[in-house]
Amino acid sequence: MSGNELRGEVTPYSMYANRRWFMKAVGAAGVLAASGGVYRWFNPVRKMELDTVAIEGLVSTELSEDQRRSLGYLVDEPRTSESDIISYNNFYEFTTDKNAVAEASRNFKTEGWQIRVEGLVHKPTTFTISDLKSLGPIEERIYRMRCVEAWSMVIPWAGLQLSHLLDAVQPMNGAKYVAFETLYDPERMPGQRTDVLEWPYVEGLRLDEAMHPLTLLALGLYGKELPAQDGAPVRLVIPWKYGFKGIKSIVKISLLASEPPCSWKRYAPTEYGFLANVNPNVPHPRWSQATEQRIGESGRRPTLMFNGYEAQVASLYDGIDLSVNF
Ligand SMILES: Nc1nc2c(c(=O)[nH]1)N[C@H]1C(S)=C(S)[C@@H](COP(=O)(O)O)O[C@H]1N2
Ligand SMILES: [Mo]
Repeated sequence: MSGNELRGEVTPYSMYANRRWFMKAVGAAGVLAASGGVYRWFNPVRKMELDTVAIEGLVSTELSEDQRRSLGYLVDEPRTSESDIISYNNFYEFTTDKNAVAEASRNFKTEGWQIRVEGLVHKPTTFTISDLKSLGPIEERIYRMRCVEAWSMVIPWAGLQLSHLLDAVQPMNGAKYVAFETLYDPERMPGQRTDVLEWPYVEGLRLDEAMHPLTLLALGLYGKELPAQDGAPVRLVIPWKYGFKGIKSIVKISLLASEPPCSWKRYAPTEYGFLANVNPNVPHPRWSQATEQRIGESGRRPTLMFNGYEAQVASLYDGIDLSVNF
C-alpha cells in the first residue's frame, strides 16, 4: 500500500518472487563460477535469521493441541519461514519497500519502552515490557496473517492476550472502543519524515473485538523477541482482520466512547474500512480479495471468510451488513 499502490498499482507478490529469483540467480551464478557447486544453485545461501534472544517468559500452555486448534490458537498449515517473516514487511515508518524494512530498521532501539494506557479506565497505567509479561501468560499463537494487498503468511507469534491488559486497567462502562498509537519519532523512524501517511500511525477496535481471546499483543515470533521490522517491542495481532489493523511499535492505548481514527481509513475511506475483516466476498475497489498469495508457496489459495476464524468471531458481527461495514 505505498503511494503508488494506492494510485492503482499493487505490487504483486509475483514481482517480489521474480526479483528474489533474479537476485538468487545472480548470487548463484557467482557461486557457480567460484565453486562450480550445483547444489548451491538449487539451495541459495541468502537466508535471514533472527539474531535476537529467546523471548523471556514464554510458557507452554495447559491446553491440548485439539483445544488450541478449536480456539483458533493453532493453524494446521505450514508455518511461513522465519526468513520470509522477517524480510518481507510493511512498516512505512521505515520505508515503503517491503524488502528493505529489515535493513532500514536494523538499528532501531527499544530500551526503556513504555506503553501508556488511559482514557475511560479506572486505573490509567504506564507499563514497561516486563510489566506486560506479568499481566498474563506469554503464549505461542500460530495465526494466519492476511494483508489487504492479498499476500499472506502463517506466523508463530508469542504474546499476551490483549484482554489481560484491558482487565488490569478496568474499563469504565462508557468505554466502547480502543485506540492504538505507534511511536512518533522521526529521528528513529525516518519514514516519518515523509508524508506517505499522516503520523503517528493509529488504529482502533471495538471493545468487544479487543477483548476477544484471539486478539494478541505480540512480543515475539518463532520463540524469539520481536524484531524491529515486525513491530518491536510490541504490536497488535488480530488474525481475522487485514494486516493493516495490526499496528506496530505501540506506545499508547486509549479507551474511548466513540470510534477512533485509523490511518488507512483516514487515507482512503472508500478502500479501507474500520472493521477491515478479511472477506473473500467483498472485493477491494481495485482488486479481488477472493484469493491470496501465501508467501513461500507457488499458486494462489482461496481466501477464507474471517481469514478462517469464522467459528470464533462471526457472532461479533451478527446483524451487520459486512459489504457496507467492510
Ligand atoms: N505502525 C505501523 N504498523 C503497521 C504497518 C505500518 O506501516 N506501520 N503496516 C501494517 C500492514 S499493512 C501490515 S500487512 C502488517 C505487516 O506486518 P509484518 O511486516 O510483521 O508482516 O503490519 C501493519 N502494521
Ligand atoms: Mo497490509
